[in-house]
Amino acid sequence: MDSSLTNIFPSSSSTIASDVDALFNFIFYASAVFFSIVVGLSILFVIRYRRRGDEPATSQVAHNNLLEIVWTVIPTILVLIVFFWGFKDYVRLYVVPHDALEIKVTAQKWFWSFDYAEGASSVNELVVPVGHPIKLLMSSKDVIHSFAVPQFRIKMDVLPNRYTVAWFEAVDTGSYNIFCTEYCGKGHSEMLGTIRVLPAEESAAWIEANSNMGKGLSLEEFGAMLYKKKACVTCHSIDGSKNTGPTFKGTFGSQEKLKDGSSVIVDENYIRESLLNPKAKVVEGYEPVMPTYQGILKDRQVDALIEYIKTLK
Ligand code: HEC
Ligand SMILES: [Cu+2]
Repeated sequence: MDSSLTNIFPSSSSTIASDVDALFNFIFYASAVFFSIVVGLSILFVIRYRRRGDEPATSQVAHNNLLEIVWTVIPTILVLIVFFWGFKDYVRLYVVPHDALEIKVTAQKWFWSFDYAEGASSVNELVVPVGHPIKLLMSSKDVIHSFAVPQFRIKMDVLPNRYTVAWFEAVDTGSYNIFCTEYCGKGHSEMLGTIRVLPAEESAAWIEANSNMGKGLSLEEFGAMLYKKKACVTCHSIDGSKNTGPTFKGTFGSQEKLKDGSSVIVDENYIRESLLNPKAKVVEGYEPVMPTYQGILKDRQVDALIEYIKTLK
């Protein structure tokens, strides 16, 4: 599908993308043609049949059966074409192929987490094999989000207390952007992710490497990796600068003032609580927007993050 109009779109990188574009193009060009005819004739008639000088006005025409049939039948046919074509594509978009690989997607303010059948998990980065249908089983931990991948032409709302499903099959390896397209609060515009489409063996290797919980790494190295992979980096700096959340630099062992006026020493238990139940103690000067990592971080990962934060003096 390479008509001139599709050049203004992101690349068509899934099996259904070109079908979606074809229907869009049909509607767009049909509208353009009929718009030109209707507006063109209106302008022509206004000029041609305008009242000149003292001529009597042209007579009123109240009925013309042929004209009325034509302007009823042609639009009806067009609407039916768009309906059946659209319905066919709709069914393809929403019926997931049997052999699809299932991945659980969890949205929360303001990042995406992905859980693979093999026990691997990742945040803001979805790794899938090329040329294989992928089923996304999605839910939200807080408000309504929406999972959109323009290059795959898919978009589906992600709701709390209810599962929604989307699927795609990527036709090319590469990186594709994930956007949240439902306004979900202050960090909405940063709720970005990437789908990395790899050859089948490479994606299998990535999933295996990700399910081994940092085997071969020290706790501190594993923690440094999680700091980036689990999206802490979007809200916490390690260089002392203030972001959505407090910096991790020099935080361990320091005394932190809380919103309720009390204060607390930052130790292992406090960090653990901050991760699993962040609203229990809110640091003064910050909004309570830290997401809970309950169910996302396993014990060894919590240990690793604590070790890592300790090293940031
Ligand atoms: C969406 C932004 C956001 C993300 C993502 C986030 N945090 Fe936070 N975090 C905050 C905010 C805001 C606070 C301060 C308010 C509070 O205490 O709840 C905070 C507080 C904390 C505290 C207490 C800090 C202190 O100085 O007392 C720790 C520890 C912490 N976060 C660790 C983490 C870790 C580790 C991750 C990644 C696994 C993470 N956070 C991800 C926003 C975030
Ligand atoms: Cu969102």
